[in-house]
Amino acid sequence: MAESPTEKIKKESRGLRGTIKESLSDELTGSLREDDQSIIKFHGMYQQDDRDRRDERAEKKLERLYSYMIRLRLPGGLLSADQWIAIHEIAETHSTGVIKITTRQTVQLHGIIKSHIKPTIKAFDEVKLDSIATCGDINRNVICSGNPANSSLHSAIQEYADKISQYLMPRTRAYYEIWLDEEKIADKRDEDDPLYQERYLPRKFKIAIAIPPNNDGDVFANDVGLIAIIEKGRLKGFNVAVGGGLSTTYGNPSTYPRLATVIGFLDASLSDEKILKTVYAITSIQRDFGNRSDRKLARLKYTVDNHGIKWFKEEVERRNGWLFEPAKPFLFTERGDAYGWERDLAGKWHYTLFIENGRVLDEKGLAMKSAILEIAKSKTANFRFTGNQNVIIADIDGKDKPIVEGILDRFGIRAFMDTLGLLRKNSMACVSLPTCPLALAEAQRYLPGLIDKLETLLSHHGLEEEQIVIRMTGCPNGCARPYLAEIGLIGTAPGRYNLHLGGDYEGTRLNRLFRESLGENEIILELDGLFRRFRSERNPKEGFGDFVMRKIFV
Ligand code: SRM
Ligand code: SF4
Repeated sequence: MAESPTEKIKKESRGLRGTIKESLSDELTGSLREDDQSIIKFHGMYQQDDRDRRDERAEKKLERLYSYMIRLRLPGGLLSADQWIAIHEIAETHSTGVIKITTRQTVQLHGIIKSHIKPTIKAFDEVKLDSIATCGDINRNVICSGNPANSSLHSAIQEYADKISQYLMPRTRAYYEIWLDEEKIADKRDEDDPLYQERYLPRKFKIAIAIPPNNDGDVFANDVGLIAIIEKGRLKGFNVAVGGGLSTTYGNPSTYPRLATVIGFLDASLSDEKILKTVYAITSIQRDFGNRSDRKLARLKYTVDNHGIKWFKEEVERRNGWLFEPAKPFLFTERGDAYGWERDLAGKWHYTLFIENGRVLDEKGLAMKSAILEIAKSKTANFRFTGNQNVIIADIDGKDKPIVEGILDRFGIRAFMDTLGLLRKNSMACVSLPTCPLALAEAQRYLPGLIDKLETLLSHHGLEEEQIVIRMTGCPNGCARPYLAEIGLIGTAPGRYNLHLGGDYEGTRLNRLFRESLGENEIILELDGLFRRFRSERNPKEGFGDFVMRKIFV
């Protein structure tokens, strides 16, 4: 089969430069040239348009209202107070103002017009932030369990996210040349990229690190999952899992969600060498064997299944020159965030805030964005994002805790946290409309209202104290990982969703399609019946997802 057109664009991009500079200087359009729209993804940005305003613009014979989304590279989701302040100011000056926390522990800003891209990137650079390789066919933002109180080894393990991100960065200086006006280097030998070469990877590539017992980043949804193994308070190493990925395409039965398979254990007690070499080897296998013709079948999960897991493991070992040890036992018991105050073993305090669908803004009488800014300005905390689109106000000294608490109370944040139901606290929705070009149905703008109704239903059945994970996406790409939810709602058309059920609370089992293309009334009716049965037929301590799997599917 012929290579996909994207392969040619990458190959001819002159190290991801394309004609981006020329595109930027064309003042007649808010858009970029077509090929450049693909190349900018490797620089962490997407060309989008406001879909709410398409018809109005078309009627006036105006081009679409183009703008750009920029996504930061933030391994492990860690941010200093100064960096938060900078993001806040950049969002106010250059974007819609909403600071959007993603399901992969980073921040996106939307609505940046073409002439503001460079100033935005420059402002990020001033506080040592960049957006390199957060999109495109390359290794993306490396994520790591967010909660520092989870383990005394949290920061040591989180450092791996940084190291892996650095190790798998592209060599091209294009980002610095185009966005930061770095002088062009005459001798391009420095740019030789033995890993990515000219064509980069066949498709996006994602790595996550989990620290059991918490699986807050859904480690098995990643191309590579590293599960930290801690013995007697020391980091022994990592179990390595490969071939996770969630997306499906309607009408294409060859596509499917897949959980990563654990292939073995690597010792990290003496050095990080084995870990870094192994992720490099896995990336290079995907580079060499991934499908470059059909982008729908190009993720690592298909490479793994096409060649078989045994072949894959042996190929990693062959490239590494050593064998994996047998995988070590581990147990996930949690996936949610520990809301409110927590103290870690070193005595630092952390406050986890619920941010509905990751959108930090001041609205409906709650000035969340202003409150976080004020905390940042007090310079008493760092900020950590979780894989559940939330923020941890982190690393606070005991003496500073009253300062943070005072700000939280002055803005009514703790009172707000007390009003939240458990279903909402376990919910996530993807961005979807109006910016996502692939959206078929609403997600982040619709789920909050649906949860109001479902929480009423749960109370009616006396189930308001149940922890049930609910997730919604506007299409089957799975950006809020709905295939791992106990209740997954996946958009099929405006106002209609496939209802998936039967995932487990810990995120170790995929759910299954229960009913297709339901409207709101049908969703509520189906769940009403299931909640009633759950209430009367469940086993002691059985979760909703486990109940549905046992009673309906098995
Ligand atoms: Fe995603 C494409 C948003 C996490 C699977 N995703 C998109 C795009 C860029 C649409 C596009 O291609 O033009 C969306 C931008 C919307 C917007 O307006 O901002 C988008 N994805 C998101 C975010 C922002 C959702 C959120 O609300 O938090 C998440 C950003 C994560 C990050 O910081 O990097 C996001 N996307 C995910 C995840 C979850 C994860 O990685 O843990 C998945 C499923 C896991 C996986 O990769 O299998 C996911 N996004 C996709 C796919 C399907 C990929 C595939 O294998 O086919 C697409 C479409 C594509 O790549 O062609 C996609
Ligand atoms: Fe867009 Fe679909 Fe991802 Fe939602 S799941 S952000 S609609 S691509």
